[in-house]
Amino acid sequence: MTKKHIIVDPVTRIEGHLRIEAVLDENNVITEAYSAGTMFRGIETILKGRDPRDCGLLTMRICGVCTGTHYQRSIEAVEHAFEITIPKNARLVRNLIQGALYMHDHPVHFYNLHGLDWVDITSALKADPAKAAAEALKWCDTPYNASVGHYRKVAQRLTKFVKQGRLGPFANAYWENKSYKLSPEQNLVAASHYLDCLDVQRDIAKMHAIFGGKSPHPQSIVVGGVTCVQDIINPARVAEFKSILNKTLDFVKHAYIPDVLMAGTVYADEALAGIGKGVGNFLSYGDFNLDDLPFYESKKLFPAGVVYDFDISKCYDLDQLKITEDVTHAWYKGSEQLHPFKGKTEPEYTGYRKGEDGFAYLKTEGKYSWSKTPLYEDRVMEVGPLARMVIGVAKGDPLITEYVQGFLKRGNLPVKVLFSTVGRTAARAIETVMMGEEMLKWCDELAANVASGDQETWTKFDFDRVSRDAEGFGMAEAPRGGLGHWVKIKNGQVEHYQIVVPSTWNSAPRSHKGDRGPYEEALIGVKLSDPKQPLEILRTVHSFDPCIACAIHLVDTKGKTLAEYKVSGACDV
Ligand code: NFE
Ligand code: MG
Repeated sequence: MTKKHIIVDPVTRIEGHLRIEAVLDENNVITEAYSAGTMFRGIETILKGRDPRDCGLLTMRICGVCTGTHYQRSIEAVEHAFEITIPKNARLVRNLIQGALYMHDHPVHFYNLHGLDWVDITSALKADPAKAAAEALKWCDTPYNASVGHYRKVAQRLTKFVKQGRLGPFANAYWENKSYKLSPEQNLVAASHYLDCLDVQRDIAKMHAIFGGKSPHPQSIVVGGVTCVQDIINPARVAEFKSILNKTLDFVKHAYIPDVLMAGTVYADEALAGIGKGVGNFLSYGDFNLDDLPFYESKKLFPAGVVYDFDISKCYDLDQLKITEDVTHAWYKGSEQLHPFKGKTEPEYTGYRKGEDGFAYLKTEGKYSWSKTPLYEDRVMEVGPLARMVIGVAKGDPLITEYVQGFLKRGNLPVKVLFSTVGRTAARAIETVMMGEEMLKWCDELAANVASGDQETWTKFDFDRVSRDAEGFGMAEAPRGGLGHWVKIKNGQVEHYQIVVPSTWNSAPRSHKGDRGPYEEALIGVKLSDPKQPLEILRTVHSFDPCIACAIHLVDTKGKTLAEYKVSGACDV
């Protein structure tokens, strides 16, 4: 029996640096998989000794993708420590800024990052534009930008690209791989929306900046509320936000959702077989406060909860005290499982082993990633859109259940398809349309509240008094899943800061019990059509929308070089 050991490093079309190693059996089915964050950097440590009011601005530099999320979580952690409840206008504006991030991230992920795992651009060149227009009509009564003339132009544009040998964003993919299953016309429909999405995302960035001040890193959120007072009280700014949101929703409803249905139907066999289903434990911290109670008490658009072993008949309450981070297989000292209030970040890099073939391999018996292993009740957990939809359904949340069931009904699909790579990708699309619809209501709520005479945007507090000795956490949902910031404050300064990030949950290496992390488990049983083209590995891992820049945030405080290493080629078999 010949076993193949594949290295994919770096995984591209993600944020940050990720390496996947997989062992294949004689049928090219993955029997073992390892996920390693290969970059380390620093934020948590440099927060020590800082003014807690600055933490938001510093932590948002963790990432250029989910930016405002770290900003907001950090400010909420400090507000929790100081026992501050923000005014209604601030809550609505924060929901809108964070919602704009979802509206940006999810379509961009589907088309511009994950899309080429499903869509073969070279096949689109063979499409008949008239048939493509008919195909688009199968999935939506009023498809986005779908005339025969438009498809002809897109096909000509792509052909020109290819003839000039300037493939740009379409270079270096595994074109013509056997696991591309869409027809040439379906490929043209999706490729056309790939290009449309580039325009749509530019406008969404403007929407993000209306209340955020700028994008990707907003600047209008402060401990106690928000500073964008002039934008809140000006009805034209709220109307501008709503107008871009409506345009975005048009794209989401008439391109994104239909394309996910189209791809989901073509790949329905895989979804029904549970390919890529992962660990089956789901966690959501809950997010988008719908009333003006403190965040840990308020009703949420996405409810908090825990589901184990794919069992949606039970949903458990979330208890943040049950969260730990394990470093048994991560490049940090020791093998403890510590709650974030006690968490440590002491690097211990142990390097790679040299294989008989001369390649460097992860030392998977020991430490092999800069990502820690977050655990809930000692179990590895998946977080993100699929977790939010599964927990919503398991909890009987009427809105989430309606959106999930509505999507499944349109594709004539049973609920179990959600537990797969395809399902993870579909869950993200489902929550995007739901988010957009809710944001429209928040725009109206904000305008009505201001019109009623409430212009309050900030809650006053006595910093010297509240910052003497305090601790708090901000726990809510980033686009990629549950994000928590934990802070301890002494005499006006940060004494301790820990962040547990969505992509840390999902990209985790094995736990101290030997349980695989979510990416690792999702890869088990995935069959590669060609081991020299690990397209199916990319597709599975991309369905989580990795952000490894977020997942790893540590620095050696003395500035020493801890290790130097080279990243090997894109695929070494
Ligand atoms: Ni850097 Fe992030 C999100 C956070 S990490 S993108 O969403 O927090 O998973
Ligand atoms: Mg951390």
